Amino acid sequence: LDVLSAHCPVEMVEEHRVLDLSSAEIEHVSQNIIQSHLDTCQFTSEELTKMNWNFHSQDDIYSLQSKPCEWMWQLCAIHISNAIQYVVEFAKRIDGFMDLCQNDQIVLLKSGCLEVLLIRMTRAFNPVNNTVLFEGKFGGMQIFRSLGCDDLLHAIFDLGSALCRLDLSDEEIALFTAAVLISPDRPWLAESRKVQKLQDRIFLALQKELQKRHCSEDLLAKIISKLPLMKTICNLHSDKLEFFRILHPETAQTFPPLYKEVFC
Ligand code: MHQ
Repeated sequence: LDVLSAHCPVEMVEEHRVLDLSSAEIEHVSQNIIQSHLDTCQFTSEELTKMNWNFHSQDDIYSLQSKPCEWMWQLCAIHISNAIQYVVEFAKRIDGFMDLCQNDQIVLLKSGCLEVLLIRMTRAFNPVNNTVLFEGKFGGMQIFRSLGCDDLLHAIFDLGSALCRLDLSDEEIALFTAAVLISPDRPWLAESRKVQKLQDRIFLALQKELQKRHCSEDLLAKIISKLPLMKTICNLHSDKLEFFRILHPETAQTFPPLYKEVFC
């Protein structure tokens, strides 16, 4: 992930081909994206189910809550930055992504990686007791108290439980995150038509995957209905970060480079 620098001319000649993909082609798109997800999702479903029994103790919770705000921000920035690296790797493995110009690769990753993380969070979220995986153990919203971002955390946890209620499979999460990442409506894209074509293929693959279930149309609508809350969370995160940087510029300086590049 490099700084926004590459310049690339907009495609002058565009072929107007209808989406006439064969089932075999859609199947290929699905397989590529599902495999890319499984290879880059950081924790397998089995690992996550095992860890589900491992909670932060009351002492862990007190200890996290008594840390200075700057310390907790730094820790979260490190974890988020680490998780973003996996999202970058996911994107790179999606057929067609590396054929986009460098500008567009960067635009898509910068604008979409937090949304992808939020969807990926469903896998590491326990809706029974509203806990999320953090530092190898599950903990509730209160472990993040020292961040001083209660409204942001509330929104994140609300989204977590709402997405968990949809009970998405790894296959569905793979295709959904790919479709969110490869969005033609992101500002500053040079070749949005090319991105549009990629996304169309992914949506066809997602629809086909959802057809394996009952009431698939309904589910697609439900998935899409979570996008506005995700946007709200991204904006809240930006606001909180901006405020934090004013209060603690020295700490913000030492955030991981990838976190700074994506959000600062
Ligand atoms: C990924 C693994 C993963 C890694 C990091 C920055 C701020 C003010 C608040 C996890 C956010 C606090 C994140 C670390 C908190 C909600 C963040 C901090 C799936 C997502 C997951 C579990 C992240 C979820 C959100 C966490 C806990 O594969």
